[in-house]
Amino acid sequence: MASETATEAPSAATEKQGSHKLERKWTFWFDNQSKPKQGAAWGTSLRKVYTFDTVEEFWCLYDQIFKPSKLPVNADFHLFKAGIEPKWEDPECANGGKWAVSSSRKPLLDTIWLETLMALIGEQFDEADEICGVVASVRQRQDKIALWTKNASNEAAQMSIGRKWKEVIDVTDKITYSFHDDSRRERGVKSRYNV
Ligand code: MGP
Repeated sequence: MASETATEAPSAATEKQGSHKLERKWTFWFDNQSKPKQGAAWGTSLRKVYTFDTVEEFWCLYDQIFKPSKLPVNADFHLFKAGIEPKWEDPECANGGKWAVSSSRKPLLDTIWLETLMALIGEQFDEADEICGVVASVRQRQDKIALWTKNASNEAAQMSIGRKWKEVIDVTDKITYSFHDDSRRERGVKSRYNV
């Protein structure tokens, strides 16, 4: 019996085994600071979990593990481009900053996270090269999702990313952008851009 798929020529995006290649490789990270060791420096509990480059691997990882509502307080999930570490110290992040959205509702946190992941791996941002990755943080007061970008001083690029991100996650409230440089100097820094 001839089916539509059986007669289709294999597309460039389809591998022989039937898995669908992404434009680039991505890495999931996990940081559990819920029981911090006395005096341990920031980053000692940060772990690289899995690097993938197919749609199928992504769904498997997302379904099994990477739902922020499963995280304890003071833990983070990250999805970053392979080769970039989710730290201010990484050379690609050092001059960057982040757009941030907070949520006090777990289902909303999961939804914003998933919509953002799909937009990243699906290369939906015009300024995709400017993006480092995304972090979901569960905190006592409020959960947060932050989209990290590379060149904080490039206001036009950041504004374009901020506008697109709001569309992707369907948020109408104002969102703010802060520079890592400012965060490095003091906690609870002011925002530099908003959209
Ligand atoms: P945080 O986890 O990004 O924010 O950083 P949190 O916990 O929501 O608190 P907020 O009120 O500052 O927003 C918390 C603290 O962890 C920072 O103030 C830094 O001391 C440290 N820290 C966080 N990050 C992402 C880094 C990093 O990339 N490098 C280093 N050296 N320290 C970091």
